[in-house]
Amino acid sequence: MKKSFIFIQIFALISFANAGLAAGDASSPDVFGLEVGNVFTYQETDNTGTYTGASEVIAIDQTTFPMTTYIIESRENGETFQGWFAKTPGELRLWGELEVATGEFLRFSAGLLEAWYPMQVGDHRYSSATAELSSYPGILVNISLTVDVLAEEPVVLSFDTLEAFQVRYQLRIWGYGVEETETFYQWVTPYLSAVKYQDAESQEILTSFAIGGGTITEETDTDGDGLKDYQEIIIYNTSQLSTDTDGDRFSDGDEVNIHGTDPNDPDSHPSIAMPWLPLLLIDE
Ligand SMILES: [Ca+2]
Ligand SMILES: [Ca+2]
Ligand SMILES: [Ca+2]
Repeated sequence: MKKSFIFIQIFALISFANAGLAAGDASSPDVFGLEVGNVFTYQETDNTGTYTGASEVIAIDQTTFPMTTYIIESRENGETFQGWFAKTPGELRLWGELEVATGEFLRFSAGLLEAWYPMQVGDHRYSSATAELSSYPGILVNISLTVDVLAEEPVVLSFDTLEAFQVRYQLRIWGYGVEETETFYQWVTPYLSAVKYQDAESQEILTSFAIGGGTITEETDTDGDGLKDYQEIIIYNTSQLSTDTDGDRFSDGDEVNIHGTDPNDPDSHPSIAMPWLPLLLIDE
């Protein structure tokens, strides 16, 4: 069994599979709001150079497994991998099958926990399954994923700097003469999910995205108030569909970018200059 080969392919998919998790209903951010058409592109750097890759939610699959799964395809360096992901309340699991090479599948007996929300520093999760490689039918190995949330810190992306949770993944495959453990890291932010990935050999940084079925990108400002949709959703908790979320007559963009007042608090706004007021007070 080409165990190291399997590892490499699993990493290639897992690395940004989570980035496919994006909110469909932007008014209530849901990190598990998978939608067909969500695309995340990233830049990968390793000791051989810099490459671009992409992960895309390509289909909803309701027939392969006894549950609804979302097929996420990752394209990197001319290769394509697919994985099936299932949502259960509060969490998301890599489920059932993982295409580790063209026509070669790793089949899990259960889903491996990939992500959950809300996430907090100090969280620790473990999941395991048995797995069979399609070219070696009947031979089962054990596979487990241990996940720890280590810290929360800013991550510099190509289009912004976002607060993200640093998450450590320890993937172990053992049995049938195999015993291997690999460690890698992701930086996860709600709504966009994995914005950075790092292992011993490479690093990937999110460079662009199209979510909500492709309607929201890193550039869109639907309500035209000067704040990007993703900034309103992730950073400011304001509505990307209303120019003045708190109704105090100052736009969200003006409150944040110019005045530094709270766009969610109608009592927080710039003081209004009223040069005519003294005229009213003059008692003729
Ligand atoms: Ca806006
Ligand atoms: Ca306002
Ligand atoms: Ca306000």
